[in-house]
Amino acid sequence: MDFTLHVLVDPAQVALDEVGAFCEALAAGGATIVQLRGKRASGRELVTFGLILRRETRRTGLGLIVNDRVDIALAIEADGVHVGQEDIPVPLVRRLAPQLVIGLSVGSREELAVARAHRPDYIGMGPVYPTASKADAGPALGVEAFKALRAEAADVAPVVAIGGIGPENVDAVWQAGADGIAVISAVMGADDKREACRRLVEHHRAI
Ligand code: TZP
Repeated sequence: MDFTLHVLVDPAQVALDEVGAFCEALAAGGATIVQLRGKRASGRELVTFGLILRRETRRTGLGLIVNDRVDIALAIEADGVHVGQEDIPVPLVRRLAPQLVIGLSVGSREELAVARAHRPDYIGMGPVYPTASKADAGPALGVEAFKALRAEAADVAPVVAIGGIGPENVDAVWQAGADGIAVISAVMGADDKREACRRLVEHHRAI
Protein backbone atom coordinates (compact mmCIF):
# COMPACT_ATOMS: atom_id res chain seq x y z
CA MET A 1 0.00 0.00 0.00
CA ASP A 2 1.25 3.49 -0.85
CA PHE A 3 1.03 5.53 2.38
CA THR A 4 2.11 8.87 0.86
CA LEU A 5 -1.00 11.04 1.32
CA HIS A 6 -4.07 10.13 3.36
CA VAL A 7 -7.06 12.47 3.26
CA LEU A 8 -9.52 12.01 6.13
CA VAL A 9 -13.15 12.58 5.19
CA ASP A 10 -16.32 12.81 7.27
CA PRO A 11 -19.58 11.86 5.53
CA ALA A 12 -20.92 15.30 6.49
CA GLN A 13 -18.24 16.95 4.31
CA VAL A 14 -19.08 15.51 0.89
CA ALA A 15 -22.52 15.02 -0.67
CA LEU A 16 -23.18 11.50 -1.93
CA ASP A 17 -23.39 12.66 -5.55
CA GLU A 18 -20.05 14.45 -5.25
CA VAL A 19 -18.03 11.52 -3.96
CA GLY A 20 -16.93 10.56 -7.47
CA ALA A 21 -15.60 14.01 -8.34
CA PHE A 22 -14.02 14.25 -4.88
CA CYS A 23 -12.07 11.02 -5.43
CA GLU A 24 -11.04 12.09 -8.93
CA ALA A 25 -9.63 15.38 -7.58
CA LEU A 26 -7.73 13.63 -4.80
CA ALA A 27 -6.25 10.98 -7.08
CA ALA A 28 -5.26 13.57 -9.69
CA GLY A 29 -3.50 15.62 -7.00
CA GLY A 30 -1.46 12.70 -5.73
CA ALA A 31 -3.44 11.45 -2.74
CA THR A 32 -3.10 7.70 -2.28
CA ILE A 33 -5.58 6.85 0.49
CA VAL A 34 -8.93 8.12 1.71
CA GLN A 35 -9.74 7.50 5.36
CA LEU A 36 -13.42 7.44 6.28
CA ARG A 37 -13.74 9.07 9.68
CA GLY A 38 -17.23 9.95 10.85
CA LYS A 39 -17.06 10.52 14.57
CA ARG A 40 -20.70 11.56 14.81
CA ALA A 41 -22.11 9.49 11.95
CA SER A 42 -24.39 6.52 12.56
CA GLY A 43 -23.45 3.04 11.39
CA ARG A 44 -26.06 3.34 8.65
CA GLU A 45 -24.63 6.65 7.45
CA LEU A 46 -21.11 5.25 7.42
CA VAL A 47 -22.20 2.25 5.37
CA THR A 48 -24.24 4.32 2.90
CA PHE A 49 -21.42 6.80 2.37
CA GLY A 50 -18.74 4.13 2.66
CA LEU A 51 -20.17 1.90 -0.08
CA ILE A 52 -20.14 4.79 -2.54
CA LEU A 53 -16.69 5.80 -1.36
CA ARG A 54 -15.53 2.20 -1.87
CA ARG A 55 -16.81 2.16 -5.44
CA GLU A 56 -15.27 5.53 -6.28
CA THR A 57 -11.91 4.89 -4.56
CA ARG A 58 -11.60 1.66 -6.58
CA ARG A 59 -12.46 3.47 -9.79
CA THR A 60 -9.86 6.17 -9.16
CA GLY A 61 -7.12 3.93 -7.77
CA LEU A 62 -7.23 5.17 -4.18
CA GLY A 63 -6.91 2.99 -1.11
CA LEU A 64 -9.67 3.10 1.51
CA ILE A 65 -9.15 2.93 5.26
CA VAL A 66 -11.88 3.22 7.90
CA ASN A 67 -11.22 4.96 11.21
CA ASP A 68 -12.01 2.98 14.39
CA ARG A 69 -14.83 0.81 13.01
CA VAL A 70 -13.69 -2.69 12.10
CA ASP A 71 -17.32 -3.66 11.41
CA ILE A 72 -17.74 -0.87 8.87
CA ALA A 73 -14.38 -1.65 7.26
CA LEU A 74 -15.48 -5.25 6.73
CA ALA A 75 -18.99 -4.30 5.60
CA ILE A 76 -17.77 -1.99 2.85
CA GLU A 77 -14.72 -4.11 1.95
CA ALA A 78 -12.22 -1.39 2.80
CA ASP A 79 -8.51 -2.03 2.44
CA GLY A 80 -7.74 -1.19 6.03
CA VAL A 81 -8.74 0.11 9.42
CA HIS A 82 -7.07 2.69 11.64
CA VAL A 83 -7.36 2.33 15.41
CA GLY A 84 -6.35 4.48 18.35
CA GLN A 85 -4.72 3.33 21.55
CA GLU A 86 -8.14 3.26 23.26
CA ASP A 87 -9.79 1.21 20.52
CA ILE A 88 -9.80 -2.55 19.93
CA PRO A 89 -6.19 -3.77 20.30
CA VAL A 90 -4.36 -4.46 17.03
CA PRO A 91 -3.94 -8.23 17.65
CA LEU A 92 -7.72 -8.57 18.08
CA VAL A 93 -8.40 -6.51 14.97
CA ARG A 94 -5.97 -8.79 13.15
CA ARG A 95 -7.89 -11.84 14.33
CA LEU A 96 -11.24 -10.33 13.32
CA ALA A 97 -10.03 -9.07 9.97
CA PRO A 98 -6.78 -10.67 8.83
CA GLN A 99 -7.19 -9.25 5.32
CA LEU A 100 -7.11 -5.60 6.48
CA VAL A 101 -4.14 -3.27 6.63
CA ILE A 102 -4.08 -2.04 10.24
CA GLY A 103 -2.91 1.39 11.39
CA LEU A 104 -2.30 2.40 15.02
CA SER A 105 -2.03 5.93 16.45
CA VAL A 106 1.17 6.72 18.35
CA GLY A 107 1.89 10.00 20.15
CA SER A 108 4.55 9.08 22.70
CA ARG A 109 7.32 6.59 23.49
CA GLU A 110 4.89 4.63 25.67
CA GLU A 111 2.47 4.30 22.77
CA LEU A 112 5.33 3.34 20.47
CA ALA A 113 6.11 0.47 22.85
CA VAL A 114 2.53 -0.76 22.31
CA ALA A 115 3.05 -0.56 18.55
CA ARG A 116 6.31 -2.51 18.86
CA ALA A 117 4.45 -5.26 20.70
CA HIS A 118 1.29 -5.25 18.58
CA ARG A 119 2.83 -4.88 15.12
CA PRO A 120 0.43 -2.69 13.13
CA ASP A 121 1.06 -2.36 9.38
CA TYR A 122 1.61 1.37 9.77
CA ILE A 123 1.77 3.96 12.52
CA GLY A 124 -0.14 7.25 12.51
CA MET A 125 2.16 9.56 14.47
CA GLY A 126 1.20 12.91 15.93
CA PRO A 127 -0.13 15.42 16.32
CA VAL A 128 3.01 16.90 14.80
CA TYR A 129 1.60 20.43 14.93
CA PRO A 130 -1.38 21.89 16.82
CA THR A 131 -4.68 20.95 15.20
CA ALA A 132 -8.20 22.30 15.41
CA SER A 133 -9.63 19.17 13.78
CA LYS A 134 -9.46 16.81 16.78
CA ALA A 135 -10.41 18.04 20.24
CA ASP A 136 -8.62 15.27 22.16
CA ALA A 137 -5.55 15.07 19.93
CA GLY A 138 -3.17 15.77 22.82
CA PRO A 139 -0.26 18.23 22.77
CA ALA A 140 1.65 18.72 19.54
CA LEU A 141 4.98 16.90 19.39
CA GLY A 142 6.71 19.52 17.29
CA VAL A 143 8.76 18.47 14.32
CA GLU A 144 11.97 17.70 16.29
CA ALA A 145 10.22 15.33 18.71
CA PHE A 146 8.39 13.79 15.74
CA LYS A 147 11.73 13.20 14.04
CA ALA A 148 13.16 11.49 17.15
CA LEU A 149 10.09 9.31 17.69
CA ARG A 150 9.94 8.47 14.00
CA ALA A 151 13.58 7.30 14.14
CA GLU A 152 12.74 5.04 17.08
CA ALA A 153 9.87 3.58 15.06
CA ALA A 154 12.14 2.62 12.15
CA ASP A 155 12.11 -1.06 13.09
CA VAL A 156 8.37 -1.14 13.80
CA ALA A 157 6.35 0.07 10.80
CA PRO A 158 6.08 2.86 8.22
CA VAL A 159 5.16 6.18 9.85
CA VAL A 160 2.37 8.45 8.65
CA ALA A 161 2.56 11.93 10.21
CA ILE A 162 -0.66 13.68 11.24
CA GLY A 163 -1.80 16.90 12.87
CA GLY A 164 -1.71 20.45 11.59
CA ILE A 165 0.14 19.58 8.40
CA GLY A 166 -0.28 22.04 5.55
CA PRO A 167 1.65 23.43 2.57
CA GLU A 168 3.59 25.80 4.84
CA ASN A 169 5.12 23.08 7.02
CA VAL A 170 4.92 19.87 5.01
CA ASP A 171 8.51 19.97 3.75
CA ALA A 172 9.81 19.85 7.33
CA VAL A 173 7.66 16.75 7.91
CA TRP A 174 9.06 15.02 4.83
CA GLN A 175 12.58 16.03 5.91
CA ALA A 176 11.92 14.55 9.36
CA GLY A 177 11.48 11.18 7.70
CA ALA A 178 7.74 10.69 7.38
CA ASP A 179 6.79 7.85 5.05
CA GLY A 180 3.43 9.49 4.54
CA ILE A 181 1.17 12.24 5.84
CA ALA A 182 -2.49 12.38 6.81
CA VAL A 183 -4.52 15.58 6.68
CA ILE A 184 -7.99 16.94 7.18
CA SER A 185 -8.11 20.74 6.92
CA ALA A 186 -5.31 21.24 4.37
CA VAL A 187 -7.41 19.39 1.80
CA MET A 188 -10.99 19.41 3.09
CA GLY A 189 -10.77 23.16 3.75
CA ALA A 190 -9.54 23.91 0.22
CA ASP A 191 -11.82 24.65 -2.72
CA ASP A 192 -9.34 23.15 -5.17
CA LYS A 193 -8.65 19.77 -3.61
CA ARG A 194 -6.49 18.56 -6.46
CA GLU A 195 -4.15 21.53 -6.07
CA ALA A 196 -4.18 21.19 -2.27
CA CYS A 197 -3.03 17.56 -2.58
CA ARG A 198 -0.43 18.41 -5.19
CA ARG A 199 1.20 21.02 -2.96
CA LEU A 200 1.46 18.51 -0.10
CA VAL A 201 3.24 15.83 -2.12
CA GLU A 202 5.29 17.92 -4.54
CA HIS A 203 8.52 17.57 -2.55
CA HIS A 204 7.95 14.04 -1.34
CA ARG A 205 10.81 11.73 -2.34
CA ALA A 206 12.67 14.72 -3.82
CA ILE A 207 13.98 15.43 -0.32
N1 TZP B 1 -5.44 12.66 14.76
C1 TZP B 1 -4.41 13.37 15.25
S1 TZP B 1 -4.45 14.95 14.71
C2 TZP B 1 -5.86 14.69 13.80
C3 TZP B 1 -6.25 13.38 13.95
C4 TZP B 1 -7.44 12.77 13.35
C5 TZP B 1 -6.53 15.76 13.02
C6 TZP B 1 -5.77 16.16 11.79
O1 TZP B 1 -6.46 17.19 11.13
P1 TZP B 1 -5.70 18.45 10.51
O2 TZP B 1 -6.81 19.39 10.10
O3 TZP B 1 -4.94 17.96 9.31
O4 TZP B 1 -4.82 19.02 11.58
